[in-house]
Amino acid sequence: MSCAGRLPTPEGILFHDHLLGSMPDGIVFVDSEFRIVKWNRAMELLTGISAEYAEQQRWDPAVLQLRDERFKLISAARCPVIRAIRQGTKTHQHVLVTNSKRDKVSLDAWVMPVRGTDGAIRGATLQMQDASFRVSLEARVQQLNEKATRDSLTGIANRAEFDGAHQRWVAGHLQRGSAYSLIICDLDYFKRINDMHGHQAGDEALIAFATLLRKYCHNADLVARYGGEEFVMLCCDCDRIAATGRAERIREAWAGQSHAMLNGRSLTASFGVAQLRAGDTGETMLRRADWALLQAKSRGRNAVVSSDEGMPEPDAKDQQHNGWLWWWRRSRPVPHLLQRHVVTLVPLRLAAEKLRGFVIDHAAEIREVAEQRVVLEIAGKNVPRIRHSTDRPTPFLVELNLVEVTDDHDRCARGAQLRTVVQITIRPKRHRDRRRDTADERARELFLRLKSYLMARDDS
Ligand code: GH3
Ligand code: MG
Ligand code: MG
Repeated sequence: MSCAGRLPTPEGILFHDHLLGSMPDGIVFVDSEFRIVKWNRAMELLTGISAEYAEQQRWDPAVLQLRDERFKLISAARCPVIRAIRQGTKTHQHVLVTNSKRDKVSLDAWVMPVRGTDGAIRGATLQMQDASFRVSLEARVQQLNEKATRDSLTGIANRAEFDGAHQRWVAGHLQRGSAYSLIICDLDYFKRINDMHGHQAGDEALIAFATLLRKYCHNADLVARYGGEEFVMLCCDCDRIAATGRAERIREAWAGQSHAMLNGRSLTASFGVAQLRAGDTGETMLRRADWALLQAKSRGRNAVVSSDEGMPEPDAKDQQHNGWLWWWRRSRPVPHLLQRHVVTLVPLRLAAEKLRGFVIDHAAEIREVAEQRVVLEIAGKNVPRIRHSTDRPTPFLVELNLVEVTDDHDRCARGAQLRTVVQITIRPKRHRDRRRDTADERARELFLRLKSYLMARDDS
């Protein structure tokens, strides 16, 4: 005898009711006439609708105010219970209902058609499971993911996301043999903006720049905040010419944008562009773009430079020994901040004596000394500081080339006056400090001091 044919015993009904009553999931039975024949306790708790009321109703998604994930009411035509009874479809879907406290409850709903032994549909079961925990867990994972990959100020990708994408894309484009370019951008004189208009205005300017970059970012590309006021754009399947053109359009648009938080003034940015080459790594490509950016800065800013414009090529030995550092080494010394000729009306021996006073008073370290050449290193704390500057003090290298001279007519005269012409070159010790806002001013101040110790005047 088959189980299906057996009439339920009072004991069977008791077990059945006990199970349905104690289940944590909401259970609804709907017959083929769409009458609700069972509405268990958990269903009452989930929806706030009593079994007494529900079991007198015909099934209608409106009874439950059943909504989809976008909180749109589910119509009878889209209702999984009605479809199960009419078409025999099984469904698992995420739905939302509003409970008696008017809170939105997130539920996983399983709907199964129920067939008799003859195969005819006799109704459907609906099983509802509270999904709030899973949904909040998913939202949390999503939030954590956003935190790990997004820059919190501008909402664009952060440095970590950029690093990962860049490494992958370098490998991918090299493999496919397709063009790939990188644009690095740095806002000009940004420190002054903070100093003049406040950090909040500075933040708003960073957000505005990120928004502009997004506008110029194609679908497959990535725009990221590299750090501080530096941004990068990764341009897939894009060569140097196209990337340079894009950077030029961004430069122009940015320079033409006026900012309310800066009392209507506009800002500029400098750009470096590099295209992927055979044998590149993410790092070598980035270094080339950074080199181009430095060129853009040294050409007066508000400019776009492509790394193929005159960047020195590594020779085999350099590459072998220094890896990607080759051009840092080759491009040494760091470009100077100031180079001037002065003349002091004393012979070389006395000029050297005067220089000694400067060395002692500024605790300078003598890095190199040759017959007519001296290189001094001066620690940042011993270089004059500009008021209100928040920069960490930049150490400087001061190079002096001294030449003793007499004028021809002096030479003929008795007691001809010997003079010393001194070429003074001041550069920051480190390459990156070249871009510091106050470096120029402090180098000038240092020069004036040196000139006064040497009792020199500008050599015309
Ligand atoms: P340059 O034209 O040579 O690039 O000059 P700069 O002043 O832009 O360059 P520098 O590197 O000296 O200064 C960058 C400044 O950017 C220093 C820092 O105060 C500012 N900055 C970095 N991150 C933020 C930020 O999140 N918010 C704001 N408001 N300022 C920032
Ligand atoms: Mg910068
Ligand atoms: Mg800057």
